[in-house]
Amino acid sequence: VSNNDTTASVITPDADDAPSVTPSRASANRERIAGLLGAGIALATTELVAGIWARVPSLIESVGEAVIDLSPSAVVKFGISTFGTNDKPALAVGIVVISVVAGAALGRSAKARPWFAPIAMSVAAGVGIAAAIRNPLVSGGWAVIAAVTGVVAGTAALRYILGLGTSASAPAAATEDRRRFVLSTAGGLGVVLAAPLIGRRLAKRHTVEAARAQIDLSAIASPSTLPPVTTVPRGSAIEGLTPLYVPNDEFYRIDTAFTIPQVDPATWSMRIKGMVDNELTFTLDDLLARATTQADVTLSCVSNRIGGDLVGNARWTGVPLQDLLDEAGVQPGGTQIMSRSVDDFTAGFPTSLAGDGRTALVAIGMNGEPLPTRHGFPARLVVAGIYGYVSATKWLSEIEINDFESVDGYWIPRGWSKEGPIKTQSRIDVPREQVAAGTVTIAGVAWAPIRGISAVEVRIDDGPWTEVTLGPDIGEESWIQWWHDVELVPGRYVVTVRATDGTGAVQTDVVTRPAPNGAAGHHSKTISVAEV
Ligand SMILES: Nc1nc2c(c(=O)[nH]1)N[C@H]1C(S)=C(S)[C@@H](COP(=O)(O)O)O[C@H]1N2
Ligand SMILES: [Mo]
Repeated sequence: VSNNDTTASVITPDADDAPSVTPSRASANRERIAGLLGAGIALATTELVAGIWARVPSLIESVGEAVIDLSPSAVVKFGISTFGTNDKPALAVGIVVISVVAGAALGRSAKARPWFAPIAMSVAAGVGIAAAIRNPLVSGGWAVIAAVTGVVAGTAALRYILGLGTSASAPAAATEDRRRFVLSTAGGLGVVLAAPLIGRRLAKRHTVEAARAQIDLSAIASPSTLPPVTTVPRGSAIEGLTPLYVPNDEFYRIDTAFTIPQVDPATWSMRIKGMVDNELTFTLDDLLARATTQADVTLSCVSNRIGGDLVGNARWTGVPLQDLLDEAGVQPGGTQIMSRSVDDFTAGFPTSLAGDGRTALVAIGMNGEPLPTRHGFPARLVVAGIYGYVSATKWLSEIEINDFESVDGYWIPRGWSKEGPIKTQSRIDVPREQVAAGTVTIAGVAWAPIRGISAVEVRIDDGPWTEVTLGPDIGEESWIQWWHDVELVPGRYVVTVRATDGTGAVQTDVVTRPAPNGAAGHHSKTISVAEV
């Protein structure tokens, strides 16, 4: 190993007889490693204590939530579109990387200014606490406990590892010292990697999954008069075609929550307040006793791109919102139904929509099961025909009746339209890309809640629009499956789809981006048909 190999010089005995510059480089590297491990151990400990005690928040999560909250919406959308559903893990990795890099820099200053590292770590901890108490579910005292534990553990680790290098002067002692340094570093690294994993594992005990499993919807839901949950009545189902009802664990998820709120159904209640004659509070048992309405509704995200999959159809069980509002007595001027979640997301839509005949539910069930935690357990709103960002609040905590003109929900000041009717859309699911020549099945879904779909047409290259077969019609609030068989010889083709809604309006081919009120335009797909 050569002496000017700086990385190796940290750990190889050869460094013993190195010129004087190398030991100082080696010690600089030691300081960096000590700082990096100090920061890593600080973070790892906070994760561990957050796992051990349910009330102690994870500071990494808290900072992640605050970053999402404070970022311009364009950055959040970029994050979601770049990292997909991994956007939150990606953000967590980013936070950890920045922290340990900063820690490495801190390590360099630790010998000359021993007070500096603890102060800098405390400042970082303060940021964590500030981020944590933004979350209404977190109490500050517990965040402080996590932060202090982290700073103490991080400072101690930093001091210990740095202290290992100070006394050695004789070569033998230096070798022994190096050995201890390597061992401690490896041990520290082990803690940094293992503690968060253990913490995460332990944190799973705090989920409400067990309480959720106790809830039996089959007892309260009235026997359905709706058609059974099916895919396609067509000999064999078309492979790759989206099911009519998307299974809960495949249903798209969009929200601003860094970690899924764990809401204890035993203590949860929702309040109806604001411009009403009587403010009312409902527990989950109250809702279970009234939840006899089932409806099939397609939910869509306003940021769904043409051909995108931020859309899904499910059978929802719940209580008609209008029933609850009638009991509360909406006052004149109460023109907006604004729902709020336990983590302070808000969404608002005109009061008139809840009573215009469309499905508008306080939903507690999804496809025959209690709402999954990712989809809003114990209760959420489902309102047919409008995008999720103005209506579909998950982890519901209250419904406030207020003035539509003067109060805005979460996404409105971030550049999205005040009203969000879902645009008519259609999507090609199959074929995926490559198919064999002969009879080729083209299939997909089309939706225009609450207008319904009356026809779907496809076109190959610049050919004529051809009407296709529609799947089972489960109502105007849901999407519909469609399929079409066509004979194709080898080659490349562009397939395009368009839908006609229940009013006879044909889906526009004018392309608009998702912002501010939903994407429009036709979905096209290039398929390559190969020799058999
Ligand atoms: N509490 C909460 N509810 C929320 C959101 C959110 O960020 N927080 N996002 C909304 C948006 S933008 C959409 S598209 C739907 C998505 O619902 P899903 O995740 O069940 O598919 O939830 C809505 N409800
Ligand atoms: Mo959305």
